[in-house]
Amino acid sequence: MTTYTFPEHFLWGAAASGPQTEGTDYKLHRSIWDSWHANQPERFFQGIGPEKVCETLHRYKEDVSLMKNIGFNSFRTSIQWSRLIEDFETGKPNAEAVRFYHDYFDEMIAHGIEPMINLYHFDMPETLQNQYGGFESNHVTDLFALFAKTAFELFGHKVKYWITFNEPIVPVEGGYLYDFHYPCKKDGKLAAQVGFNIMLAHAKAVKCYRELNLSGEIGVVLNLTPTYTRNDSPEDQKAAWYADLLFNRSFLDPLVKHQFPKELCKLLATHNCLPEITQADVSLITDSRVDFLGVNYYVPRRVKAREAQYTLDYFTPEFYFENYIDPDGRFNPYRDNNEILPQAIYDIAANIRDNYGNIKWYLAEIGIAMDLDSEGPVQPDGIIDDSFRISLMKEHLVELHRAITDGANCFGLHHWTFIDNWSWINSFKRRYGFYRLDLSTGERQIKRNGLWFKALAQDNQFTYEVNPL
Ligand code: IFM
Repeated sequence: MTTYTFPEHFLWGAAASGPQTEGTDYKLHRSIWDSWHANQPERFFQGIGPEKVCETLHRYKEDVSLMKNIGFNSFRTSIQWSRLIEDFETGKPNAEAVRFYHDYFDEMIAHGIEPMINLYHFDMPETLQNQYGGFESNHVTDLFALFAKTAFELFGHKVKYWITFNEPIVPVEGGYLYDFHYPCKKDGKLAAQVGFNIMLAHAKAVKCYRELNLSGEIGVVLNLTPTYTRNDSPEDQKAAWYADLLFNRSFLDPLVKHQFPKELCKLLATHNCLPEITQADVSLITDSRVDFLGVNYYVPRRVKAREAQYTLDYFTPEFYFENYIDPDGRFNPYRDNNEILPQAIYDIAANIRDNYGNIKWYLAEIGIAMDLDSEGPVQPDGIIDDSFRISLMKEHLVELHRAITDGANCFGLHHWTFIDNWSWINSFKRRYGFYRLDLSTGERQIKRNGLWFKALAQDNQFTYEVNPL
């Protein structure tokens, strides 16, 4: 058995978000998720929307004690723009929402749990989407900065870790390329515009934060997916290079390396997809500095050179590659046969170390999806047996530990997620939590993985036998 010990003061906890947990009570405004679900419930698994979900708004005290019970020293959630702000054009907050977020964060702090607070988790206010096209519009980047300023002024003395955006590429993919987020458009040029404007909104929020001279740190959470190929042929290597450029470097280079990849600009120009920009806005983005990076990782990306002709009438990254399934891969039988590749954690860490100045980062989401049936019922000892997750988490942690030993500047790990939460159009199709949410009673029930995590967090280490045979 080998013992894997993590650096001192390592952050252990989980991540979630406002729209996926709070419920919609007392919101003055709707987000695009609230309105999209109201208008098209059939787009959501079993028609379930974001209204009730974990009811964090009412149960946050109970939930913070559940966090404490399984050893968290930190927790990420997000402030909902559509809850906190009463007047989007001025940034004036809503008093009731201010009270809720103060109480929620105070409760965490009182329990020794560091709140890590994100400002945007896919949840554009409905009015801003309808009136301006959300992040299609430059004006909305200013409104986002007003929202951020309000949040910093209200909570900046107690929240020490701020995050501007979670997975900023996902609203671009979902809303403008692949039809899984509102406004469900398919338009490569608009996608590039929204991507650029999100980075601009990020930079404006970071600028505000710096101007307020607060004592905490600010960062961004990116979903980084290393790309692997079918074989070593130059064609496949080139396909992987394109996938990496479009999905990873598109955000990572401007936000961490302070430069837009020239090849990306050239490529977008070829497809007539270059966004409308000003040099001043480009500089605002490339001049801005994050204190830390969050990285979300679930599955690797596998590609091969295109064999079939590209048939879509608008640009997507797949113009340059085809997705590929490794016949020798390992797959999660409970999640659409998603590939399992713990080594990707090491590869991400090495890339950040070698190509991105070894910026301080934490693993901001890692999780293993299972459906309710595969997790099974509550066992006679009162625990849900999701041991499948424990062995996989150990394998991923071995890779993270190896990366840290080899110099990765990683300061924590957050599991996705704390209590099973609502997940966009998938609703509750897949479960990820340390606690099960009983949708009919709201009861939270511990899973074995949660108890295993408690020991890991408390001991700051775990033991594992690699290849026991
Ligand atoms: O639920 C999502 C989350 O909002 C962002 N990262 C992936 C999770 C699981 O799909």
